[in-house]
Amino acid sequence: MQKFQSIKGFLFDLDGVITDTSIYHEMAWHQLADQLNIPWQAAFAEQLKGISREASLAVILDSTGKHVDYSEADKVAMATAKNDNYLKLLQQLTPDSIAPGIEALLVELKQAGYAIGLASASKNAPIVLERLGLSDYFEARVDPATLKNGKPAPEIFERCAALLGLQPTECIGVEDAQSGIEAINAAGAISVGIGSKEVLTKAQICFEQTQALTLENIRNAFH
Ligand code: B16
Ligand code: MG
Repeated sequence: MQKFQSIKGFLFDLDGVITDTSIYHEMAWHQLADQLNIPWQAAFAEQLKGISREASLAVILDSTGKHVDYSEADKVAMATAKNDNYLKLLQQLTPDSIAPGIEALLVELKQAGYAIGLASASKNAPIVLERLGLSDYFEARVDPATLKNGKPAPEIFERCAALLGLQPTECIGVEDAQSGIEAINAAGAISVGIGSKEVLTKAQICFEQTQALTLENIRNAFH
């Protein structure tokens, strides 16, 4: 692991790190699965974290084992229906929905002179940041529509570091999803997981809760 002193920037995932919208993603997909008469599986919750809307739909459709050849138009309609469900749920978001400790961390990072970027797979990220009142903290944001490969590929974290003018090895990535941790590791950045160590087995550093995400705790976790 590189030294903490070599770190110049932080690359943040959004859903499940900055705010608990991963719950809303799950609810919106669950609603769609019910509409399609596809049985909901508890394992979907973790599997769908961090992966794109299209990849998420493929996981749900493939779970039936029927391998029906849905037309592109059908798939677009399904993904749109899920997003409509999700956008309705997002109306509940306010600055009170910021995960505990996250705004304090962003303030701390800014004051200490770290670069801050957003590496979210979500095309709804601008709406979410706006509703939370956090847009101004992020000096760079990756547009997920421009990526060839989603998480677990390293591209989103490589791009985010580049937008900040940094090498991935000079950055810490913060993620709640297994796919995201793999992407950070593959990019060569330091991976900080938020969630259970049993789930985020590949995270180099892991905190159960966002409250623990302080600069001091992160520094102390380096070895
Ligand atoms: P959207 P993150 C990801 O955001 C979510 O974890 C994942 O569940 C979702 O499918 C993906 O964004 C795409 O979201 O449908 O809003 O474009 O965790 O990378 O911030
Ligand atoms: Mg996430």
